[in-house]
Amino acid sequence: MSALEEQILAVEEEIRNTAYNKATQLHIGRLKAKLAVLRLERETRAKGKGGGVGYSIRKSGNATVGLVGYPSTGKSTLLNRLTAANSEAAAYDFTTVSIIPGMLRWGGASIQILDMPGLIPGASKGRGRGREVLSVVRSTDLVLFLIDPEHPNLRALTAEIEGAGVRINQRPPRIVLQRSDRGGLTVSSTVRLTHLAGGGAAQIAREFGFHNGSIVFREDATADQLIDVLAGNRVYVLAIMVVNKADLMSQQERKQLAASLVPYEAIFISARAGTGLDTLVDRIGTTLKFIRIYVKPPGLPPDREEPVILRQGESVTELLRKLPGDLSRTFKAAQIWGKSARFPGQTVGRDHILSDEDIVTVLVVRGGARAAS
Ligand SMILES: Nc1nc2c(ncn2[C@@H]2O[C@H](COP(=O)(O)OP(=O)(O)OP(=O)(O)O)[C@@H](O)[C@H]2O)c(=O)[nH]1
Ligand SMILES: [Mg+2]
Repeated sequence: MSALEEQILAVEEEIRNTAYNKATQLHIGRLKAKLAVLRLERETRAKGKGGGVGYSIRKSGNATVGLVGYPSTGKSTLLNRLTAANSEAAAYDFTTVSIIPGMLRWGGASIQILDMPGLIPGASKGRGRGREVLSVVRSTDLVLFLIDPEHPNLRALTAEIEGAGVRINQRPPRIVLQRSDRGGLTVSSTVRLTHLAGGGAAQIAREFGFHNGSIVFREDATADQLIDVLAGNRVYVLAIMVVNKADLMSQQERKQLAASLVPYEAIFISARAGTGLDTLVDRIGTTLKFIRIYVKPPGLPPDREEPVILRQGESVTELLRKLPGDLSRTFKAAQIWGKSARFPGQTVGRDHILSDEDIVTVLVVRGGARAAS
């Protein structure tokens, strides 16, 4: 075992053996920071060694969903049920060895679904093709955790995902960092800090070599959240827990398993028998929060037949990307009617965040007003 690996194990053990209370709060925060820095170092070294060839997947559609689970939980069977894809499914582990894409339609949106090789404990440290699979997980918008009722073990699975810097069903912490060359470190906050009071934030920052600059808290963040922001390589994805093979379960067993998965509200399906799939597809569609944008050429009515599909939080910039022509180059302004407009026909720039069912006219430079449709 390398010296680095030994250090990691030692810090992990110290964290496990320290009871969390007001007196140890700061100490644990620092240990967690130390651990995060050591893990980043391990990542860097693994990358330097090459560490296997990554999967290359071409993202397509309005959003990408990854099927994640231990081997033989029914990921490929589910992909084949939901899409026109044909991914081999069989009663032995590691049937799937690459990434198999399929396409699911929901409302006007197209959703790319990726079948993946099964994950095993230790995946985030590189076991199996864990590292490669997890790097694909990082690029998805939503993860479906597929659970086999025989071996649920969800905690270990989500721990692997977390170990790869993926945060599920969380939003990025509202903490702003600014580095500078000198002048020391200032910490300020717009809210009262309960987890990181008494210099805790500065101690954690120092573990990351952050000695000069400012940290501004816009929420009462935890040590874990501050560490995520300092580490800087975290991604935030949505997740849905799915229990497959429900055909093998009694009503009683379903209830028990559902209770053990709280706070997640699991969906029970049978990919093989095809039950529960409508509920699952609707949950996928609503979780991804699509919005419909009607493009209106100047002087003409909006096109309500074929809305452009975007995701909540996206702006005019993303709309331009979805329209034909090189509009991001010729864009001058957009006019908006609908929920995101302060008044009908408001003129906005490309950073304007759109709402569901907005009507948008795109104005371009040269040649006057024109809308792509
Ligand atoms: N009873 C039951 N069996 C299922 C169900 N879904 C899948 N299976 C079976 O479970 C086994 C594994 O299915 P796969 O779809 O290959 O599982 P996978 O998760 O893709 O497996 P890997 O690619 O090896 O990780 C097969 O024998 C399937 O027929 C289900 O809903 N009920
Ligand atoms: Mg498979």
